[in-house]
Amino acid sequence: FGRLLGKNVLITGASSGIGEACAYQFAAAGANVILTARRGDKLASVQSKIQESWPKVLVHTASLDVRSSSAVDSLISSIPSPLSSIDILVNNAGLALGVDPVSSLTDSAIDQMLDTNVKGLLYVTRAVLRGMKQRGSGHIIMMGSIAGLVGYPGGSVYCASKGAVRAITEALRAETIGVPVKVTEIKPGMVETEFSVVRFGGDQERADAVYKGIEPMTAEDVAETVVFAASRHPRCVVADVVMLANGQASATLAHRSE
Ligand code: NDP
Ligand code: 8X3
Repeated sequence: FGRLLGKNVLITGASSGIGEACAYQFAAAGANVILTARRGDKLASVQSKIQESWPKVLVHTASLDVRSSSAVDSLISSIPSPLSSIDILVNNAGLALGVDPVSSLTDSAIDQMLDTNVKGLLYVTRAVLRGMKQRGSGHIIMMGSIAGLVGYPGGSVYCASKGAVRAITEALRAETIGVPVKVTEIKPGMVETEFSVVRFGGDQERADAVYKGIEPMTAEDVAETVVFAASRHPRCVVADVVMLANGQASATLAHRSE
């Protein structure tokens, strides 16, 4: 992955799961990383691990809630040189909350999913694009989901948010062909991270049940694909990738052993 050496990569949601795994794999490939999420203590431990294993890599961490457009703008404008020119953005921060049917959705669940997964992703993309346009290059990688391809019971808002990520990806790619900025969407299926624990409000038993009888993908599996997409030749764009657990056919169909 020599192409990633010395590149500056901004990852949202780098405090756990797929974002954290991306941080290690980009660092291993010699890229500098700017790591953001709300939990600063978790980011500090990711930073220490990177500094221990890849001491030459530059790491900048910043607590950031992507739901605040002003916080996003000030973070992007305060990244210290030489990390301030972002070559690759991994728009990964996101979450699902509950599996409530539409009739019992709470305002706060609707707002938090849409504000994080859709509006937050737009705020970060907009802020980073300014520099990419000035420099005439860049790569934006969106963490979509197979949930964006088809709605399932209890997934209305989450599926809508990932459907929006798909639409934003397509529009952005069409808008930035002249820069040119590369735009990639990765749509994973079942990945075991903190995702289900967060979805079920900390209920570990319900979270574990999601992965019962099937081997889910790991965060590292998805990070490998992110790094693969990010490290292609400048003439080539990995535009769209669907990743499934082996034994899974869609968000609602998986083969499970007894
Ligand atoms: P995790 O829960 O492990 O990670 C989610 C990350 O998002 C955390 O780092 C969290 O950090 C961050 N985050 C959540 N809300 C905010 C916010 N308001 N501002 C900033 N950061 C935020 O789950 P995953 O790694 O699985 O999820 C990463 C992405 O992958 C999400 O977009 C998810 O929708 C997507 N995805 C996940 C799949 C799965 O099965 N796991 C499948 C398909 C897609 P913090 O809490 O510190 O803010
Ligand atoms: C997460 C995958 O199938 O739980 O994006 O919606 S699913």
